[in-house]
Amino acid sequence: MSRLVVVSNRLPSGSTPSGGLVVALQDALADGGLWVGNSNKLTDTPADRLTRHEGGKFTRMSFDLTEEEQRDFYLGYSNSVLWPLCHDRVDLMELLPQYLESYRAVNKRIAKMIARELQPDDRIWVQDYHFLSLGYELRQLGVTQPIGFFLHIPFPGPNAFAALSHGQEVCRWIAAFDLFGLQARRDVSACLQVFRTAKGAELLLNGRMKLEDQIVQVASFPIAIDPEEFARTARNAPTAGLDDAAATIIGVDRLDYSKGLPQRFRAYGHLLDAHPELSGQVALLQIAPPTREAVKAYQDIRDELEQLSGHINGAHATLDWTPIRYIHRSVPRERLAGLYRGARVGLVTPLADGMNLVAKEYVAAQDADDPGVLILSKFAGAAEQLFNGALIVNPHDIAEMAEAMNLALNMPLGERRERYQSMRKVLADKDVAWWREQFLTALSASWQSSQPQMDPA
Ligand code: ADQ
Repeated sequence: MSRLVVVSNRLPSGSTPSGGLVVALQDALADGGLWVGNSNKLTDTPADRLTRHEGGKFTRMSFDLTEEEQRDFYLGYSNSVLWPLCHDRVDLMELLPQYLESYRAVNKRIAKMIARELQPDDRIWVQDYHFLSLGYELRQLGVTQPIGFFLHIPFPGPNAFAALSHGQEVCRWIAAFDLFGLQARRDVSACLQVFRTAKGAELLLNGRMKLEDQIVQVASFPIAIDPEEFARTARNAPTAGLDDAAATIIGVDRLDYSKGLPQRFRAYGHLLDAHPELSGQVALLQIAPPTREAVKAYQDIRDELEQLSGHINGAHATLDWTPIRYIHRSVPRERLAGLYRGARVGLVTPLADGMNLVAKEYVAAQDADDPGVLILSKFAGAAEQLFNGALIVNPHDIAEMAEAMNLALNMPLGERRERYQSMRKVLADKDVAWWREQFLTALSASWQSSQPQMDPA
Protein backbone atom coordinates (compact mmCIF):
# COMPACT_ATOMS: atom_id res chain seq x y z
CA MET A 1 0.00 0.00 0.00
CA SER A 2 1.49 3.36 -0.94
CA ARG A 3 1.93 6.02 1.72
CA LEU A 4 -0.49 8.96 1.87
CA VAL A 5 1.00 12.42 2.31
CA VAL A 6 -1.56 15.09 3.27
CA VAL A 7 -0.80 18.81 3.12
CA SER A 8 -3.17 21.28 4.80
CA ASN A 9 -2.94 24.65 6.42
CA ARG A 10 -3.86 23.34 9.85
CA LEU A 11 -1.64 20.64 11.35
CA PRO A 12 -3.68 18.25 13.50
CA SER A 13 -2.72 17.96 17.15
CA GLY A 14 -1.09 14.77 18.38
CA SER A 15 -3.88 14.08 20.86
CA THR A 16 -7.41 12.75 20.19
CA PRO A 17 -8.52 13.90 16.73
CA SER A 18 -11.47 16.25 16.74
CA GLY A 19 -11.28 18.17 13.45
CA GLY A 20 -13.46 16.80 10.64
CA LEU A 21 -10.64 16.42 8.14
CA VAL A 22 -8.48 14.45 10.58
CA VAL A 23 -11.34 12.07 11.26
CA ALA A 24 -11.88 11.76 7.51
CA LEU A 25 -8.29 10.92 6.69
CA GLN A 26 -6.96 9.07 9.71
CA ASP A 27 -7.80 5.57 8.41
CA ALA A 28 -5.90 6.24 5.21
CA LEU A 29 -2.95 7.59 7.22
CA ALA A 30 -2.84 4.76 9.74
CA ASP A 31 -0.13 2.81 7.85
CA GLY A 32 2.69 5.27 8.37
CA GLY A 33 1.12 8.26 6.63
CA LEU A 34 2.53 11.78 6.77
CA TRP A 35 0.65 15.06 7.43
CA VAL A 36 2.33 18.37 6.68
CA GLY A 37 0.84 21.62 7.99
CA ASN A 38 1.45 25.08 9.41
CA SER A 39 3.10 25.17 12.85
CA ASN A 40 1.35 28.50 13.55
CA LYS A 41 4.66 29.82 14.83
CA LEU A 42 6.11 32.90 13.19
CA THR A 43 9.86 32.91 12.54
CA ASP A 44 12.33 35.61 11.50
CA THR A 45 13.78 33.81 8.49
CA PRO A 46 12.17 31.24 6.18
CA ALA A 47 13.29 27.72 7.14
CA ASP A 48 14.28 25.10 4.56
CA ARG A 49 13.40 22.00 6.59
CA LEU A 50 10.12 20.69 7.99
CA THR A 51 9.93 20.10 11.76
CA ARG A 52 8.92 16.62 12.92
CA HIS A 53 6.41 16.36 15.81
CA GLU A 54 6.08 13.45 18.18
CA GLY A 55 2.79 11.79 19.14
CA GLY A 56 -0.30 10.82 17.16
CA LYS A 57 -1.10 7.86 14.93
CA PHE A 58 0.77 9.17 11.90
CA THR A 59 3.85 11.27 11.26
CA ARG A 60 3.28 15.01 11.54
CA MET A 61 5.66 17.64 10.15
CA SER A 62 5.26 21.39 10.11
CA PHE A 63 6.53 24.47 8.35
CA ASP A 64 6.73 27.97 9.86
CA LEU A 65 5.85 31.25 8.21
CA THR A 66 7.65 34.53 8.68
CA GLU A 67 5.65 37.55 9.81
CA GLU A 68 5.77 38.91 6.28
CA GLU A 69 4.54 35.61 4.82
CA GLN A 70 1.71 35.49 7.35
CA ARG A 71 0.65 38.94 6.14
CA ASP A 72 1.13 38.49 2.39
CA PHE A 73 0.62 34.75 1.77
CA TYR A 74 -1.93 33.88 4.47
CA LEU A 75 -3.95 37.01 5.27
CA GLY A 76 -3.11 38.51 1.88
CA TYR A 77 -3.37 36.27 -1.18
CA SER A 78 -5.14 33.34 0.53
CA ASN A 79 -7.71 35.27 2.54
CA SER A 80 -7.96 38.64 0.82
CA VAL A 81 -7.79 37.44 -2.79
CA LEU A 82 -8.76 33.77 -3.15
CA TRP A 83 -11.35 33.60 -0.33
CA PRO A 84 -13.43 36.59 -1.53
CA LEU A 85 -12.95 35.52 -5.18
CA CYS A 86 -14.32 32.03 -4.47
CA HIS A 87 -17.21 33.40 -2.37
CA ASP A 88 -18.51 35.79 -5.00
CA ARG A 89 -17.12 38.90 -3.31
CA VAL A 90 -14.65 40.23 -5.85
CA ASP A 91 -15.46 43.68 -4.46
CA LEU A 92 -13.54 42.69 -1.31
CA MET A 93 -10.45 41.46 -3.17
CA GLU A 94 -7.17 43.23 -2.49
CA LEU A 95 -5.04 42.59 -5.53
CA LEU A 96 -1.57 43.59 -4.33
CA PRO A 97 1.47 42.33 -6.27
CA GLN A 98 3.33 41.39 -3.08
CA TYR A 99 0.49 39.03 -2.11
CA LEU A 100 0.83 36.98 -5.28
CA GLU A 101 4.64 36.99 -5.06
CA SER A 102 4.51 35.73 -1.51
CA TYR A 103 1.95 33.03 -2.41
CA ARG A 104 4.21 31.74 -5.18
CA ALA A 105 7.30 31.88 -2.95
CA VAL A 106 5.71 30.17 0.07
CA ASN A 107 4.30 27.35 -2.05
CA LYS A 108 7.68 26.94 -3.75
CA ARG A 109 9.49 26.75 -0.41
CA ILE A 110 6.99 24.25 1.04
CA ALA A 111 7.25 22.16 -2.15
CA LYS A 112 11.03 21.96 -1.74
CA MET A 113 10.72 20.88 1.89
CA ILE A 114 8.11 18.25 1.04
CA ALA A 115 9.99 16.91 -2.00
CA ARG A 116 12.91 16.10 0.29
CA GLU A 117 10.68 13.84 2.40
CA LEU A 118 8.95 11.97 -0.43
CA GLN A 119 9.24 8.24 -1.10
CA PRO A 120 8.88 6.80 -4.62
CA ASP A 121 5.38 5.36 -4.25
CA ASP A 122 3.81 8.13 -2.15
CA ARG A 123 0.43 9.66 -3.03
CA ILE A 124 0.08 13.35 -2.18
CA TRP A 125 -3.25 14.95 -1.25
CA VAL A 126 -3.18 18.74 -1.04
CA GLN A 127 -6.02 20.45 0.85
CA ASP A 128 -7.52 23.80 0.03
CA TYR A 129 -6.93 27.20 -1.44
CA HIS A 130 -3.72 28.07 0.41
CA PHE A 131 -1.83 25.57 -1.75
CA LEU A 132 -3.19 25.92 -5.27
CA SER A 133 0.30 26.25 -6.76
CA LEU A 134 1.89 23.48 -4.68
CA GLY A 135 1.33 20.75 -7.29
CA TYR A 136 2.87 22.93 -9.98
CA GLU A 137 5.92 23.64 -7.79
CA LEU A 138 6.32 19.93 -6.94
CA ARG A 139 6.22 19.07 -10.66
CA GLN A 140 8.90 21.72 -11.32
CA LEU A 141 11.09 19.82 -8.86
CA GLY A 142 10.59 16.59 -10.82
CA VAL A 143 8.01 14.96 -8.54
CA THR A 144 6.16 12.35 -10.62
CA GLN A 145 4.00 10.70 -7.93
CA PRO A 146 0.18 11.14 -7.97
CA ILE A 147 -0.82 14.58 -6.68
CA GLY A 148 -4.46 15.33 -5.90
CA PHE A 149 -6.06 18.53 -4.69
CA PHE A 150 -9.33 19.16 -2.89
CA LEU A 151 -10.89 22.63 -2.76
CA HIS A 152 -13.09 23.03 0.33
CA ILE A 153 -14.65 26.30 -0.88
CA PRO A 154 -16.64 27.09 -4.05
CA PHE A 155 -14.95 27.46 -7.43
CA PRO A 156 -15.59 30.92 -8.95
CA GLY A 157 -17.49 31.39 -12.19
CA PRO A 158 -15.75 32.83 -15.28
CA ASN A 159 -16.94 36.38 -14.56
CA ALA A 160 -15.42 36.52 -11.07
CA PHE A 161 -12.34 34.63 -12.25
CA ALA A 162 -11.74 37.31 -14.88
CA ALA A 163 -11.02 39.69 -11.99
CA LEU A 164 -7.71 37.89 -11.49
CA SER A 165 -5.19 39.42 -13.84
CA HIS A 166 -3.08 36.24 -13.65
CA GLY A 167 -5.87 33.75 -14.41
CA GLN A 168 -3.76 31.90 -16.97
CA GLU A 169 -1.18 31.15 -14.29
CA VAL A 170 -3.86 29.84 -11.92
CA CYS A 171 -5.12 27.49 -14.67
CA ARG A 172 -1.55 26.24 -15.09
CA TRP A 173 -1.39 25.53 -11.33
CA ILE A 174 -4.63 23.56 -11.52
CA ALA A 175 -3.51 21.56 -14.56
CA ALA A 176 -0.41 20.35 -12.70
CA PHE A 177 -2.53 18.14 -10.40
CA ASP A 178 -3.66 14.68 -11.48
CA LEU A 179 -7.02 15.21 -9.80
CA PHE A 180 -8.72 18.52 -8.93
CA GLY A 181 -11.53 17.71 -6.51
CA LEU A 182 -14.39 20.10 -5.82
CA GLN A 183 -17.34 20.01 -3.43
CA ALA A 184 -20.30 20.18 -5.78
CA ARG A 185 -21.35 19.69 -9.39
CA ARG A 186 -21.89 23.45 -9.75
CA ASP A 187 -18.16 23.91 -8.94
CA VAL A 188 -17.11 21.39 -11.59
CA SER A 189 -19.21 23.21 -14.12
CA ALA A 190 -17.69 26.60 -13.10
CA CYS A 191 -14.17 25.17 -13.30
CA LEU A 192 -14.72 23.78 -16.78
CA GLN A 193 -16.13 27.11 -17.93
CA VAL A 194 -13.12 28.95 -16.53
CA PHE A 195 -10.75 26.55 -18.22
CA ARG A 196 -12.44 27.20 -21.51
CA THR A 197 -11.21 30.79 -21.21
CA ALA A 198 -7.54 29.80 -20.71
CA LYS A 199 -5.23 30.19 -23.67
CA GLY A 200 -4.32 26.82 -25.21
CA ALA A 201 -6.65 24.85 -22.94
CA GLU A 202 -8.52 21.84 -24.30
CA LEU A 203 -11.56 20.24 -22.69
CA LEU A 204 -11.36 16.47 -23.10
CA LEU A 205 -14.07 13.92 -22.28
CA ASN A 206 -15.54 13.27 -18.79
CA GLY A 207 -14.21 16.30 -16.95
CA ARG A 208 -10.62 16.00 -18.13
CA MET A 209 -8.81 19.17 -19.17
CA LYS A 210 -5.50 19.67 -20.92
CA LEU A 211 -3.22 22.69 -20.71
CA GLU A 212 0.35 22.75 -22.05
CA ASP A 213 0.68 18.93 -21.99
CA GLN A 214 -0.67 18.60 -18.45
CA ILE A 215 -3.93 16.67 -18.09
CA VAL A 216 -6.06 17.08 -14.99
CA GLN A 217 -9.28 15.31 -14.03
CA VAL A 218 -11.91 17.59 -12.47
CA ALA A 219 -14.69 15.98 -10.41
CA SER A 220 -16.91 16.61 -7.39
CA PHE A 221 -16.56 14.84 -4.03
CA PRO A 222 -19.07 16.30 -1.55
CA ILE A 223 -17.32 16.26 1.82
CA ALA A 224 -19.17 14.48 4.59
CA ILE A 225 -19.26 13.54 8.26
CA ASP A 226 -19.51 10.31 10.24
CA PRO A 227 -23.25 10.55 11.00
CA GLU A 228 -23.34 7.60 13.41
CA GLU A 229 -20.56 9.00 15.52
CA PHE A 230 -22.13 12.47 15.54
CA ALA A 231 -25.56 11.09 16.44
CA ARG A 232 -23.99 9.21 19.38
CA THR A 233 -22.24 12.36 20.56
CA ALA A 234 -25.52 14.30 20.37
CA ARG A 235 -27.46 11.64 22.29
CA ASN A 236 -24.90 11.67 25.09
CA ALA A 237 -24.44 15.45 25.16
CA PRO A 238 -25.71 17.69 27.93
CA THR A 239 -28.60 19.85 26.79
CA ALA A 240 -28.82 21.89 29.98
CA GLY A 241 -28.62 25.61 29.42
CA LEU A 242 -31.31 25.80 26.76
CA ASP A 243 -34.34 27.85 27.57
CA ASP A 244 -37.15 25.28 27.45
CA ALA A 245 -39.87 27.92 27.33
CA ALA A 246 -38.93 28.99 23.81
CA ALA A 247 -38.35 26.92 20.66
CA THR A 248 -34.73 27.38 19.67
CA ILE A 249 -33.59 28.24 16.18
CA ILE A 250 -29.85 27.60 16.01
CA GLY A 251 -27.16 29.04 13.78
CA VAL A 252 -23.51 27.94 14.04
CA ASP A 253 -20.90 29.54 11.83
CA ARG A 254 -17.45 31.04 11.80
CA LEU A 255 -17.99 34.79 11.75
CA ASP A 256 -17.46 35.24 8.02
CA TYR A 257 -19.11 37.50 5.44
CA SER A 258 -19.86 34.45 3.28
CA LYS A 259 -22.19 32.98 5.91
CA GLY A 260 -25.05 35.45 5.36
CA LEU A 261 -25.41 36.37 9.04
CA PRO A 262 -26.80 39.92 8.63
CA GLN A 263 -29.46 38.63 6.23
CA ARG A 264 -30.30 35.86 8.72
CA PHE A 265 -30.68 38.33 11.61
CA ARG A 266 -32.84 40.58 9.47
CA ALA A 267 -35.04 37.63 8.49
CA TYR A 268 -35.46 36.72 12.14
CA GLY A 269 -36.40 40.32 12.93
CA HIS A 270 -38.90 40.17 10.06
CA LEU A 271 -40.37 36.96 11.51
CA LEU A 272 -40.92 38.65 14.87
CA ASP A 273 -42.49 41.69 13.20
CA ALA A 274 -44.80 39.57 11.03
CA HIS A 275 -45.78 37.10 13.77
CA PRO A 276 -46.29 38.88 17.09
CA GLU A 277 -47.76 35.63 18.47
CA LEU A 278 -44.19 34.28 18.52
CA SER A 279 -43.15 36.79 21.19
CA GLY A 280 -41.62 34.80 24.05
CA GLN A 281 -42.14 31.53 22.11
CA VAL A 282 -38.98 31.45 20.01
CA ALA A 283 -35.30 32.27 20.45
CA LEU A 284 -32.44 32.51 17.97
CA LEU A 285 -29.18 31.11 19.31
CA GLN A 286 -26.34 32.22 17.06
CA ILE A 287 -22.86 30.90 17.80
CA ALA A 288 -20.25 32.68 15.71
CA PRO A 289 -16.65 32.93 16.91
CA PRO A 290 -14.63 35.62 15.13
CA THR A 291 -11.92 34.52 12.67
CA ARG A 292 -9.23 36.35 10.63
CA GLU A 293 -9.74 39.50 12.66
CA ALA A 294 -6.67 41.09 11.11
CA VAL A 295 -8.64 41.43 7.84
CA LYS A 296 -10.83 44.53 7.75
CA ALA A 297 -13.85 42.87 6.11
CA TYR A 298 -14.06 40.60 9.17
CA GLN A 299 -14.03 43.52 11.60
CA ASP A 300 -16.80 45.16 9.59
CA ILE A 301 -19.09 42.12 9.68
CA ARG A 302 -18.58 41.80 13.42
CA ASP A 303 -19.63 45.41 14.01
CA GLU A 304 -22.65 45.04 11.73
CA LEU A 305 -23.90 41.95 13.56
CA GLU A 306 -23.51 43.48 16.99
CA GLN A 307 -25.58 46.44 15.84
CA LEU A 308 -28.25 44.27 14.26
CA SER A 309 -28.68 41.91 17.21
CA GLY A 310 -28.78 44.88 19.60
CA HIS A 311 -31.41 46.51 17.42
CA ILE A 312 -33.63 43.40 17.22
CA ASN A 313 -33.31 42.67 20.93
CA GLY A 314 -34.02 46.31 21.72
CA ALA A 315 -37.18 46.29 19.60
CA HIS A 316 -38.61 42.94 20.76
CA ALA A 317 -37.19 41.84 24.13
CA THR A 318 -39.38 41.70 27.21
CA LEU A 319 -38.34 41.48 30.86
CA ASP A 320 -38.16 37.68 30.70
CA TRP A 321 -37.35 37.04 27.03
CA THR A 322 -34.28 37.73 24.88
CA PRO A 323 -35.06 37.11 21.19
CA ILE A 324 -31.44 36.67 20.00
CA ARG A 325 -28.63 35.10 21.96
CA TYR A 326 -25.49 35.87 20.04
CA ILE A 327 -22.41 34.07 21.31
CA HIS A 328 -19.04 35.16 20.13
CA ARG A 329 -17.10 32.11 21.22
CA SER A 330 -16.33 28.69 19.83
CA VAL A 331 -18.27 25.89 21.53
CA PRO A 332 -16.83 22.41 22.17
CA ARG A 333 -18.07 19.75 19.76
CA GLU A 334 -19.99 17.70 22.36
CA ARG A 335 -21.84 20.78 23.59
CA LEU A 336 -22.58 21.83 20.04
CA ALA A 337 -24.05 18.40 19.23
CA GLY A 338 -26.40 18.71 22.23
CA LEU A 339 -27.44 22.22 21.21
CA TYR A 340 -28.26 21.04 17.67
CA ARG A 341 -30.37 18.23 19.08
CA GLY A 342 -32.27 20.56 21.39
CA ALA A 343 -33.02 23.09 18.61
CA ARG A 344 -36.32 22.93 16.68
CA VAL A 345 -34.79 24.60 13.64
CA GLY A 346 -31.29 24.58 12.15
CA LEU A 347 -30.61 27.75 10.22
CA VAL A 348 -27.84 27.38 7.62
CA THR A 349 -28.12 30.28 5.22
CA PRO A 350 -24.74 31.16 3.65
CA LEU A 351 -24.52 33.42 0.59
CA ALA A 352 -21.81 31.09 -0.71
CA ASP A 353 -20.37 27.94 0.86
CA GLY A 354 -18.33 25.00 -0.40
CA MET A 355 -20.38 22.38 1.44
CA ASN A 356 -21.32 23.45 5.00
CA LEU A 357 -20.85 20.66 7.48
CA VAL A 358 -23.03 22.34 10.10
CA ALA A 359 -26.05 21.40 7.94
CA LYS A 360 -25.02 17.73 7.99
CA GLU A 361 -24.17 17.78 11.70
CA TYR A 362 -27.53 19.36 12.55
CA VAL A 363 -29.39 16.56 10.72
CA ALA A 364 -27.23 13.80 12.24
CA ALA A 365 -27.83 15.17 15.74
CA GLN A 366 -31.64 15.02 15.56
CA ASP A 367 -33.86 12.67 17.53
CA ALA A 368 -35.42 10.38 14.86
CA ASP A 369 -38.74 10.32 16.77
CA ASP A 370 -39.04 14.08 17.05
CA PRO A 371 -36.62 15.71 14.61
CA GLY A 372 -36.07 19.40 14.01
CA VAL A 373 -36.20 21.10 10.60
CA LEU A 374 -33.20 22.21 8.53
CA ILE A 375 -33.46 25.51 6.65
CA LEU A 376 -30.74 25.52 4.04
CA SER A 377 -29.49 28.12 1.59
CA LYS A 378 -29.49 27.11 -2.05
CA PHE A 379 -25.93 28.45 -2.21
CA ALA A 380 -24.49 25.87 0.20
CA GLY A 381 -22.91 22.90 -1.58
CA ALA A 382 -24.95 20.71 0.80
CA ALA A 383 -28.15 21.81 -0.98
CA GLU A 384 -27.23 19.56 -3.95
CA GLN A 385 -27.56 16.59 -1.59
CA LEU A 386 -30.17 17.65 0.98
CA PHE A 387 -32.71 19.40 -1.28
CA ASN A 388 -35.36 16.73 -0.61
CA GLY A 389 -35.43 17.09 3.15
CA ALA A 390 -34.40 20.66 3.92
CA LEU A 391 -36.45 23.81 3.38
CA ILE A 392 -34.33 25.38 0.66
CA VAL A 393 -34.20 29.19 0.79
CA ASN A 394 -32.69 32.13 -1.05
CA PRO A 395 -30.64 33.91 1.65
CA HIS A 396 -31.04 37.26 -0.13
CA ASP A 397 -34.82 37.09 0.24
CA ILE A 398 -35.53 38.18 3.83
CA ALA A 399 -39.31 37.62 3.71
CA GLU A 400 -38.93 34.15 2.22
CA MET A 401 -36.47 33.15 4.95
CA ALA A 402 -38.80 34.49 7.66
CA GLU A 403 -41.68 32.45 6.23
CA ALA A 404 -39.47 29.34 6.08
CA MET A 405 -38.77 29.80 9.81
CA ASN A 406 -42.48 30.10 10.53
CA LEU A 407 -43.20 27.01 8.43
CA ALA A 408 -40.46 25.05 10.21
CA LEU A 409 -41.71 26.06 13.67
CA ASN A 410 -45.21 24.86 12.77
CA MET A 411 -44.35 21.76 10.73
CA PRO A 412 -46.33 18.64 11.72
CA LEU A 413 -44.40 15.70 13.13
CA GLY A 414 -45.11 13.40 10.15
CA GLU A 415 -43.57 15.80 7.65
CA ARG A 416 -40.60 16.49 9.94
CA ARG A 417 -39.89 12.75 10.19
CA GLU A 418 -40.18 12.24 6.44
CA ARG A 419 -37.81 15.07 5.66
CA TYR A 420 -35.36 13.92 8.33
CA GLN A 421 -35.35 10.30 7.06
CA SER A 422 -34.57 11.39 3.52
CA MET A 423 -31.60 13.49 4.66
CA ARG A 424 -30.37 10.90 7.13
CA LYS A 425 -30.22 8.36 4.29
CA VAL A 426 -28.01 10.65 2.21
CA LEU A 427 -25.68 11.12 5.19
CA ALA A 428 -25.46 7.36 5.76
CA ASP A 429 -24.91 6.49 2.08
CA LYS A 430 -22.32 9.19 1.49
CA ASP A 431 -20.35 9.42 4.71
CA VAL A 432 -16.83 10.56 5.27
CA ALA A 433 -15.26 7.15 4.50
CA TRP A 434 -17.12 7.17 1.18
CA TRP A 435 -15.74 10.67 0.45
CA ARG A 436 -12.15 9.67 1.17
CA GLU A 437 -12.32 6.44 -0.85
CA GLN A 438 -13.98 8.11 -3.84
CA PHE A 439 -11.24 10.71 -3.96
CA LEU A 440 -8.31 8.32 -3.50
CA THR A 441 -9.67 5.86 -6.07
CA ALA A 442 -10.15 8.66 -8.59
CA LEU A 443 -6.64 9.94 -7.87
CA SER A 444 -5.08 6.55 -8.65
CA ALA A 445 -7.18 6.21 -11.78
CA SER A 446 -6.32 9.63 -13.19
CA TRP A 447 -2.63 9.23 -12.38
CA GLN A 448 -2.55 5.77 -14.02
CA SER A 449 -4.21 7.09 -17.15
CA SER A 450 -1.56 9.78 -17.53
CA GLN A 451 1.35 7.31 -17.32
CA PRO A 452 3.07 6.33 -20.58
CA GLN A 453 1.42 3.10 -21.80
CA MET A 454 3.64 0.01 -22.10
CA ASP A 455 3.56 -1.52 -25.56
CA PRO A 456 2.04 -5.02 -25.09
CA ALA A 457 4.20 -6.36 -27.96
P1 ADQ B 1 -16.09 26.32 7.27
O1 ADQ B 1 -16.29 27.57 6.51
O2 ADQ B 1 -15.39 26.45 8.55
O3 ADQ B 1 -15.34 25.21 6.39
P2 ADQ B 1 -18.39 24.46 7.97
O4 ADQ B 1 -18.35 23.34 7.00
O5 ADQ B 1 -19.77 24.92 8.25
O6 ADQ B 1 -17.60 25.72 7.48
O7 ADQ B 1 -17.76 24.09 9.38
C1 ADQ B 1 -16.68 23.25 9.54
C2 ADQ B 1 -16.64 22.72 10.99
O8 ADQ B 1 -16.45 23.77 11.94
C3 ADQ B 1 -17.92 21.99 11.41
O9 ADQ B 1 -17.54 20.74 11.93
C4 ADQ B 1 -18.54 22.85 12.48
O10 ADQ B 1 -19.16 22.13 13.52
C5 ADQ B 1 -17.37 23.63 13.02
N1 ADQ B 1 -17.85 24.95 13.45
C6 ADQ B 1 -18.36 25.91 12.66
N2 ADQ B 1 -18.73 26.97 13.42
C7 ADQ B 1 -18.46 26.65 14.69
C8 ADQ B 1 -18.63 27.31 15.95
N3 ADQ B 1 -19.19 28.50 15.98
N4 ADQ B 1 -18.22 26.69 17.09
C9 ADQ B 1 -17.68 25.46 17.02
N5 ADQ B 1 -17.51 24.79 15.88
C10 ADQ B 1 -17.88 25.36 14.73
C11 ADQ B 1 -14.85 25.09 5.04
C12 ADQ B 1 -15.83 25.50 3.94
C13 ADQ B 1 -17.13 24.69 4.04
C14 ADQ B 1 -16.81 23.19 4.04
C15 ADQ B 1 -15.74 22.87 5.06
C16 ADQ B 1 -15.28 21.42 4.94
O11 ADQ B 1 -16.09 26.89 3.98
O12 ADQ B 1 -17.99 25.00 2.97
O13 ADQ B 1 -17.99 22.46 4.35
O14 ADQ B 1 -14.60 23.68 4.88
O15 ADQ B 1 -14.86 21.12 3.65
